Amino acid sequence: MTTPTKPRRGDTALAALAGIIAAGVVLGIAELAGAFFRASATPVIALGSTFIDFTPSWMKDFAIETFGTNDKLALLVGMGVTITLLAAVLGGVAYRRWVLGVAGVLLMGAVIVASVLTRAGASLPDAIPTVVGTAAGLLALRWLIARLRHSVAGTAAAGTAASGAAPAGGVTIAAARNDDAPVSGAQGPAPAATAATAVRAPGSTSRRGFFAAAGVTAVVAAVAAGGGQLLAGARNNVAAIRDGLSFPAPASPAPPLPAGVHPDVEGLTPFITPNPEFYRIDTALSVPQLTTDSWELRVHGMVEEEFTLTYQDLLDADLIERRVTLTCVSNPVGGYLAGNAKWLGYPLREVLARTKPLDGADMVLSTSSDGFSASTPLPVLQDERDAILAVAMNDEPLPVEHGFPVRMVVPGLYGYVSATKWVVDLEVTRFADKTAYWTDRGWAERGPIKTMSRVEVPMPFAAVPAGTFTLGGTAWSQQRGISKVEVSLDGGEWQEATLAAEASVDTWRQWSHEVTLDAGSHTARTRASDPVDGLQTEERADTVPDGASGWQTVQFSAT
Ligand SMILES: Nc1nc2c(c(=O)[nH]1)N[C@H]1C(S)=C(S)[C@@H](COP(=O)(O)O)O[C@H]1N2
Ligand SMILES: [Mo]
Repeated sequence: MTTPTKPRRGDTALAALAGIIAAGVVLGIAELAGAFFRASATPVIALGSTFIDFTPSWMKDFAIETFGTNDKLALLVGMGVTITLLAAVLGGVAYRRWVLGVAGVLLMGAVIVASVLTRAGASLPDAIPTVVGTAAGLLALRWLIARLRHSVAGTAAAGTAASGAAPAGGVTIAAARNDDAPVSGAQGPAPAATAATAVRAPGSTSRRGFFAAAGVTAVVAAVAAGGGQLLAGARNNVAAIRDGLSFPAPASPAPPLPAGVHPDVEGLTPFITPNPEFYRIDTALSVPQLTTDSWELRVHGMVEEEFTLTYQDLLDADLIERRVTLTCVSNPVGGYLAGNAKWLGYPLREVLARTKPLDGADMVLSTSSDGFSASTPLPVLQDERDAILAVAMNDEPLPVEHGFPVRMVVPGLYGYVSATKWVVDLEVTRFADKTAYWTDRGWAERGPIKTMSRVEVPMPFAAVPAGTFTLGGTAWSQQRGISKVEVSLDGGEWQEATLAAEASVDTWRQWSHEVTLDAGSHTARTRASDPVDGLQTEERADTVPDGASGWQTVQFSAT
C-alpha cells in the first residue's frame, strides 16, 4: 500500500469508530445470513455459549451470586464491551497498517467460526453466516477507511488522489461511488468547495463524507440485524406451536391438593410457583427453539432395544401428573433457587422398561439440543419415584425457557444431575464411562437434594412491628418429606413450628411460628427434620460440589 499521510489527531478516533461500525456489520450481516440459512447459532450466541462452557465453576457461582438470574445479561453486556473495544483497536490498526487490520479481522472471524463449529450439533454450513458477515465487515471497514483517508488526503494535500491514499484495493468500492456527491449535496451550492474548504477548516468537508458513509453503514448493519431476528422469529414459530397445544387428561392425575398447604402469613412464597416466577438456571444464552414436529428423543446405549420417541408418542401414552419441587445445587442456604410445580409427563421407568438396559449399566446420560448433559443414576429412573419426561408445567405446555417441548423432572435430585431441559438424547451407560456437563466442571457425580429450611418472613434485615408476630418459611427434603421444622428466636431454645399440610414427599412444606417480639434487634434460626435422615445437618457447606448445607439465621428488628 502507499505511504499513509501522517495521521491527524481525531482521525484515530474516527478509525476506531469505523472499526466499531464494521464489527456491527459483521454481526448484523451474520444474523441475517444465519436466519436465511437456518444456522444453529449466530456469532454472538456461539461466542457467549463457548465462553459459558469454559467458565470455571467459581466464576459461574460468582456470576449467579452477583447478578442472580441476570447473569446472562451481564455476560452479554461484558461481551458487548469487549467486542467494541477490540473493534475500535482493529479500526485504528487498519487505518495505519491495512494489512494488519485485515489480519486482525480474519483472526477474529476464525475465532468465531471455531466457536460456532464446536457447538453441539453444529455442522460446516453453520459457519456460513460468520464467513459472510466477516467478508461484509471487511468490505465495510475498507470503504470507511478509504473515506477517512480521502478526507486526510484532501486536507493535507488537496491534490492527492483518493485511490492513492486508500488502503490497498479499497478503491474499488470508493471509486464505484460518486465520492463527493453526498458531501456537496449536504453542503449546499458549492460544488467545488472540497479543496477550498479544506484549507480553511481542515478536514471538515470530507469528514462529512466519512460520517455520511459511517451513518449509511451503521444503518445497514442495524437493518440486517433486525431483519435477521424478524426472519428467524417468523421461521420457527415456537410460541404459536406452544399456544396451540392441548393435552389429554392424565391417566394418573395429581392427588387432590390437601387443604392448608399454605399458611396464612403475608409475604410467604406461594405453595405452587407460578411459571413466570419459577427460577431459571441453564447454560443457554439463547433459549433453544424446538418444534414439536421436529422433536425426537433417541434412546440408546447399553440397551437391548434402541428406539426413538416422537412428541406424538408421548401424547398418545398414559401420562401422569405430579407435584414436584425442583432445586438447584447452586442454591445457597436461605436462597430462592427452588420452585414447586405440577408436572405432566411420561414415566421414565416406562421408557427404560421398553429399552431394557444391559447388565452393568448404572447411569443415564441425558443430553439437550444445545449440548448440556446430566448423568442420572439408572435405578433412580426405574424406581417408583415418578421421574418423568415432562410436557406440561402447571397446566400449560412447558414454557420455552423451562425446556419446551420436553424436559426431565426427577424427584429428589438437584437439577444439574437430572432435570435436562430441551432433552433429545438418553444414553444408558456407566458412571465409569461417561461424565456430564457439570460433573466435568468439578461438581459431584451424585446430587441428592439436601434437607433445608428457609425463613421467608421476616426477610433479612426487615423491620417488623413489636408484639405478637408470625414467622413463616418453607422447608424441603424431596423423596423423604419434612417431619418437623424448628425455630430458635435470639439463640433461645428450639421451638417446633406449625407445619402446613403435606402435599407429597416430593413437594416442599411450608411452616409458620408465632413469637412475641420486644422492640430491638433479633435473630431467627431454623432447621428441618426428615423422617429418614432426621435432623438437617448444622454443618455449613458451600454449594460446590454437592449443595449448600447449614441452618439459616436471619437478622431483623422489631419496632
Ligand atoms: N438443557 C439444559 N437443561 C438444564 C440445565 C441447563 O443448563 N441446560 N440446567 C439444569 C439445572 S442446573 C437446573 S437447577 C434446572 C433448572 O430448571 P429450571 O430452569 O426449569 O428451573 O435445569 C437443569 N436442566
Ligand atoms: Mo442447578
